Amino acid sequence: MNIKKNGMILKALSGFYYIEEDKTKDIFECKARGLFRNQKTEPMVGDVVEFNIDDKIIINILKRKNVMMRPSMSNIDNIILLISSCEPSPNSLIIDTIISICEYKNINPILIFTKQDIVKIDSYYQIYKKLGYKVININSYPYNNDNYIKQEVFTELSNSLTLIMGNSGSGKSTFINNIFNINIKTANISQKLGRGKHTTTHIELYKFNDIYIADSPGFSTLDISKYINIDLLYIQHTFIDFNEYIDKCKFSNCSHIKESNCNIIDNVTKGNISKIRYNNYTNIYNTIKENNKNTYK
Ligand SMILES: Nc1nc2c(ncn2[C@@H]2O[C@H](COP(=O)(O)OP(=O)(O)OP(=O)(O)O)[C@@H](O)[C@H]2O)c(=O)[nH]1
Ligand SMILES: [Mg+2]
Ligand SMILES: [Zn+2]
Repeated sequence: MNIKKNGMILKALSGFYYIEEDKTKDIFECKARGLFRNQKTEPMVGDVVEFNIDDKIIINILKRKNVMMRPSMSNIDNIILLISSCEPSPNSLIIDTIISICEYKNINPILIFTKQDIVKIDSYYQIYKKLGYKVININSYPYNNDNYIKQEVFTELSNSLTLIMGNSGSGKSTFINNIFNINIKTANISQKLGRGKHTTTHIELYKFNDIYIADSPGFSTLDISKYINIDLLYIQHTFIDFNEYIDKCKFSNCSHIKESNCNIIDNVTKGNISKIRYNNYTNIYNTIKENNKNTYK
């Protein structure tokens, strides 16, 4: 007899999937049915799946709310982006790329600024706070049992699934360890940082009461363009600060790059839209345009 159960994939490693069964919360180690390969899909962390508990095979993947390819994960409610003030230094293109992806995939972005104890940088905090995004500063290190931050994070993440992203060395594993009292391997202080050193090598979901949180390998700043895959004409709508100006451009199909009488460009000049944000918009726009060219060539 084959009993079917439902559960969520917490970890995927070397062809094995570790599934938390919905009711008992027991963990089952399963393999995927060959069929998925024919369908050009495979199970990923975050998937809710049906599996047979006797032969330990995943037989069905339930409809996904959203999918990220880098890192490979589905059904994401929040992305926490960690931005360190040094080693590696902050980069606003990374912030805007991840926020665009979140807006596109219906994910709540949360920005956490780490290493503020070493170098204090406030400018990015202010830009994104003004836009209405959730922003948190980590001001002391080691984390001094900061209950205020813990409370904020717990409230924000309650009953949801969160992916942690950020440059290698930005402090993702450190953040999870300190906030959730877990013990994930982090880079040694003496190791050289900021060069794409990956201490975390695979994606894994951790559970803390009703919070699921995934640590993931970091990326290097140079790699960020590979993360974005959004329709060219849709990118403008992922910049929420463009919203109130967007329908007053002369051309209804304005890309806000170099058209005349562009109301977005006018409002960048007037200081109503941040120049940094606008430059990142054009950067992302041109990157996707370039990627599309290469795809259709
Ligand atoms: N001073 C200070 N050091 C920090 C802070 N956060 C992290 N670190 C240190 O930065 C180094 C890198 O931290 P990790 O948590 O391993 O970084 P990561 O983002 O998980 O890196 P990858 O797994 O390689 O992607 C470690 O030596 C941490 O102790 C902070 O807020 N302040
Ligand atoms: Mg790590
Ligand atoms: Zn325009």
